[in-house]
Amino acid sequence: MDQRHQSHHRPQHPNSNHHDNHQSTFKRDMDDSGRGHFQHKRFRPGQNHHPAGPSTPPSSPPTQSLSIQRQLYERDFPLYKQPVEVGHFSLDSERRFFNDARQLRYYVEPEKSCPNFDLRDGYRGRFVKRDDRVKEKLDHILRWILANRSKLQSKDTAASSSPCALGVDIVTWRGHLTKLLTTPYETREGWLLAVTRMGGTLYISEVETEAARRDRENRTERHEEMMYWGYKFEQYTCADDAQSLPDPGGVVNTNEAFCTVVQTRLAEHRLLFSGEVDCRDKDPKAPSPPANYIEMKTSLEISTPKQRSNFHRFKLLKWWAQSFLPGVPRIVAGFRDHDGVVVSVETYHISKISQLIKNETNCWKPTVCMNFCCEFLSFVKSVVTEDDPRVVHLFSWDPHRDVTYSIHRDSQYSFLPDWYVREMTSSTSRETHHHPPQT
Ligand code: 0WD
Ligand code: CA
Repeated sequence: MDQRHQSHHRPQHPNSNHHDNHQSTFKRDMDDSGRGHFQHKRFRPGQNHHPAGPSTPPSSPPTQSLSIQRQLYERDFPLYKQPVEVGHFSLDSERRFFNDARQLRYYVEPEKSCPNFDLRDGYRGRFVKRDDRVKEKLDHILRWILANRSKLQSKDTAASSSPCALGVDIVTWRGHLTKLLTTPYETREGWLLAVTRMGGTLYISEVETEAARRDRENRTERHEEMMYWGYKFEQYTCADDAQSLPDPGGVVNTNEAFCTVVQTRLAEHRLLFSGEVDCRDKDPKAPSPPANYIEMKTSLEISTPKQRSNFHRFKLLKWWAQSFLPGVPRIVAGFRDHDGVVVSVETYHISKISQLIKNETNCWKPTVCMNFCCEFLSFVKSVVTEDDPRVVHLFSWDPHRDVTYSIHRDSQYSFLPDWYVREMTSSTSRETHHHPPQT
């Protein structure tokens, strides 16, 4: 079931934006090897992309920045294949990795439409918060890949002569892709994405921006508490197994997580990514994952037309992007008052969100989100051609700017751990060259 709406339509004026090149901070070439001087060329959405396989040197130097102007991305919806779950994993209360579904929970519909859940309950005494100063980068996904390589390779690379050992072009977190999808509409928060090519696959891992670090270190007590409310709502509505009931008297521990790993394709980009899943439909006859998964959200209750409009224009964009990517079909939203009491619960079907926002002026468009993400990935492929786990291309974006990048070798930005590089390189060479194991 491909969502196939591909077009060959070109944007009308791909370079019609003549604003200045605001790259000064990222213009410096940080490549210690002395390669890669910046050209003042823009990557044009819709133009032919350089094939970026390791054996194909680009015929011309890659362009140095990517425009985020929305009108460049207003074409037909790109091909986005139905995401397929290829695996899952769990993180326990101490953030330990398990290659199984032990943390998957089951949705239990609230008894009343106005449930009066008190989201503040337990914040003081029954809350264990994950240490968000610890940056895990892609580690959990990499662990999953090592434990499940046979599943990935048997599908694709075993038969084909693909130079790419994993059979995918991109490995990342779903959350990073969500940020890319929403970039054309984002006016507040920029991002930094570190990219490394190894074995033909591009690994994309977020780097915390200075602004995000400041925000994290300076959160108010009120904000800290409100971050807890979303997890508490999950506790009111999710049970540990299909037969039991939620336990609102228990401890909320945000180290615990269940993550799905999905494979899909966006135009020519084969993607493998993981995302945290809140719970599943408890009906045993429910469809197979990810179609039985449910995303839980909380939001301030809507009482004015202005609030409704803002909810459609800003919050539904983020909600849609996050769930659309892994093929999670439903969101259950708890609307709360200022005191953290849930006053109503509503279900949103992802496939109906674009209808819901149709009458909103100045609203976002799914096609712009997907086309931008696709062009960004093409841009990355054309730029990151050196296959080396020690090299990071740091892609940087600030609101109202173009996307730019800098190059770093053996730096603080390197993120593929030795245990992963070692394991992947030893077995890749074995498989590529068909060497029998040495005795
Ligand atoms: O270290 C890092 N910089 C990151 C780690 C950044 C982003 C994610 N992660 C990891 C964590 O291991 C986490 O288990 O991401 C996992 C979730 O990944 P995702 O699904 O790709 O992230 P996203 O879609 O942004 O968030 C999904 C849920 C959130 O729910 P809501 O309803 O608020 O969207 O994952 C939680 C949060 O509950 N979450 C996180 N959990 C741990 N670490 C993080 C985070 N950094 N960000 C969101
Ligand atoms: Ca959630």
